[in-house]
Amino acid sequence: MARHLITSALPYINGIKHLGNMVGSMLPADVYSRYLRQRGHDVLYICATDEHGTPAELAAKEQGLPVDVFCAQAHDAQKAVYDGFALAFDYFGRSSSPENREITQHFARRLNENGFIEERAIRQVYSPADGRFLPDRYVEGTCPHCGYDKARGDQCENCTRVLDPTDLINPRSAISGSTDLEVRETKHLFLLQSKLENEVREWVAQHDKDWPQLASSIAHKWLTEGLHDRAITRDLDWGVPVPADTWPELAAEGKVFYVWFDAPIEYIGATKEWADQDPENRDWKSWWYQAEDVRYTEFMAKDNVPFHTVMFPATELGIREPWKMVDYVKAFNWLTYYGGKFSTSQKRGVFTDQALEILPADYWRYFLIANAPESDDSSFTWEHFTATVNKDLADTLGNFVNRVLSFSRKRFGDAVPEGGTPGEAETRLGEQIAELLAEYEGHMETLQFRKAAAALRALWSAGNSYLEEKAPWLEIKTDKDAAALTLRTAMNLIHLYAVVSEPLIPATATAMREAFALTDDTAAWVTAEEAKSLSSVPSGTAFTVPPVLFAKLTDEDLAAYKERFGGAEG
Ligand code: B3M
Ligand code: ZN
Repeated sequence: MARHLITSALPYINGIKHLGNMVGSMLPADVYSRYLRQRGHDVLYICATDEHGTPAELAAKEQGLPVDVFCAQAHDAQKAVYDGFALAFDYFGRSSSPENREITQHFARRLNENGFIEERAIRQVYSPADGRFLPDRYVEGTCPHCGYDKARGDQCENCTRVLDPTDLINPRSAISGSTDLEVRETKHLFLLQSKLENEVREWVAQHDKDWPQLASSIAHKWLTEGLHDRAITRDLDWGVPVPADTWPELAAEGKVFYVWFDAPIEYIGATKEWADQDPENRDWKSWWYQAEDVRYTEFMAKDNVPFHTVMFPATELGIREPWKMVDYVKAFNWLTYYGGKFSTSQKRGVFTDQALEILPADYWRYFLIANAPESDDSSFTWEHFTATVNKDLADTLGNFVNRVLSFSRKRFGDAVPEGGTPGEAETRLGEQIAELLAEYEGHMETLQFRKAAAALRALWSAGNSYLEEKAPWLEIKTDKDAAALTLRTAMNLIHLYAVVSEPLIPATATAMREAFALTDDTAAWVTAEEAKSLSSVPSGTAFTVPPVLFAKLTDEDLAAYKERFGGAEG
């Protein structure tokens, strides 16, 4: 069986992320990892904070903290939120780690030995008003390709094209807004991507066939434009230093690698951090080096796709060492807030820490996965969120669980009732459940998260339909055994839901599972046979009624959320 290596785009250290970031990288990666683990696969899910670069320097400055102190605090703050979201990383590292420094420097040396790095004098934007060279993303201006007027010097967010600051029309400093910009000469390392273009093209052609259309179309768009040589160093204090053994002059000048050079390498770096923290000294390298048995899946939002499908592959190809390259790129469109952008500066939208202040993680996890922006952008609105919570979580799942268990306890006591023989309705139900379960599994295997959530919801609905059809509250009046059979079957459904809902709603899944005092409840998944027979929870099993699983959200809640976060634009 293949081992599964899973990474999600590394959240930038600067600031708590909003729900759009969560649904486009970490959350689906977590759902997929959990699913594969439950199915018995060997999974390694790695993520980290992306800590280098100017935004970190500037944010630290703003808070009056040394940048390393700022990053340590910000890392812990992000990690706490991700714990709150129940993201089950195998390791959540830091790109500023010694491990990443070591591997990044190694990669740079290898690229150099192989003739893919060249030192070049370049003219760079200097801002006298800011007293510093302006790194790419701190030069803003109009995109020469699409005319978007807030394009950054590294990339146009609107058309996703990668840019150089000097490409921009009407450039200005993003720090001070100054348009008094000079160009000064300074030496930098260039990665000769043009020499690797054909290899990257071939590699993409061999791999993108089963990628989602979004990922492969962005890769192709980028390849069509051609791979240009890129500066991979910067004049910054904070970053992986250029190794002095190879480039003494640049090292003496204090040059560091560009954040996008070391960030993807941190996927590997964090894996080494994971091993270094572990007393058993796990063999981290087997996941990355000559790892033919590993299937590697990356999760990211669409703006990160060029770096993962073209640029990082170029780096990895140029190293001429057998490091693992990505097999499957799961890319996401944007989650919008009432059709507009989530905006940190304008405080529009919902941030992950605020989300957890309002409601437990499972509410968000389910909603976000059920509405993941896969084939298109999708819009977050409070109306849609509260309606989904009420309908799917509170009514279809939560109410079913409570109704069944409360009613059974009232009529039969604290154990799963005995009596009755499964008949035609139970056979039909079992077949339906097995079919829906297969559908759910199929969507999970192919990483179609919205469809997976829809199949899960259909599983929950099937329980409701069965209960309505059998109406145990009527059966009990004429035929106690019939009511017992219905309730026992429904309780088996609850247990099945507990097992298979875990990837999406882990805390609720645990609460449902713990309702039953099964002696040896180690079931990681449900087979088709078990789904058909619905008998893993035998009569006589003691149970408790869990507290309400999902609170119904009221009109007052809705109004309060809209008030706090800002609702529709117009
Ligand atoms: N830190 C995401 C971003 O800030 C970026 C991802 C790096 S993945 C190696 O857009
Ligand atoms: Zn553009």
